[in-house]
Amino acid sequence: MLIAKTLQLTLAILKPDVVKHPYIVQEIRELILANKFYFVKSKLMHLTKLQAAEFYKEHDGKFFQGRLINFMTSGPIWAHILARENAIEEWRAMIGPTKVLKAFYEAPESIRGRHGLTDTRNCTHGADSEKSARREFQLLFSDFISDQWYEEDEEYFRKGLVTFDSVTFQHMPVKNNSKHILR
Ligand code: FUP
Repeated sequence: MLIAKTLQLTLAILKPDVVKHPYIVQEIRELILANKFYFVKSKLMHLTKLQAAEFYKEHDGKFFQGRLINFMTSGPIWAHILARENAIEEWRAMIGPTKVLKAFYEAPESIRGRHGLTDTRNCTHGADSEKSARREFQLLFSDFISDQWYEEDEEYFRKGLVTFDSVTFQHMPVKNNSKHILR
């Protein structure tokens, strides 16, 4: 019998360059669903400069820092907490390389390969480790407690006992045994 492994959570962002093109948002969301991710949390938000600077703190002082912060605060973003087996690596593989030319030539089918404009305006973000993901959840979804999610909800997601709400763009665990809806 195949036993599904524990799901991993990751933080995904659709950046302002993508959010201003609804058809690209739709394409990326469909790709995420087709790759068997669950949307645990979804939020449309507009980062402040302080939030963006804190989010990209590791890039303090780099030549592109000002440009990056201006871009990330130039319009709304979609922030998502995604769940899947091996979610961090799988989502980063879908995103593709940071540098747009590398993405274009080496991973033309990746999101950045298809839609990236520059090294800064590169469509999407994906946490690079579990530690970064937890830090990023706290910054963008301060009410989300991942330990609690693992305790109370992970099993429902792992077993596919979820329903999908296309308005909030979130999967919800179905805890009432009489009505399990499988995606
Ligand atoms: P990634 O994890 O692929 O997003 O890459 P990094 O953490 O190295 O970079 C974070 C963000 O900084 C990138 F998404 C875009 C921005 N950046 C630039 O604007 N120019 C660069 O040369 C490198 C990164």
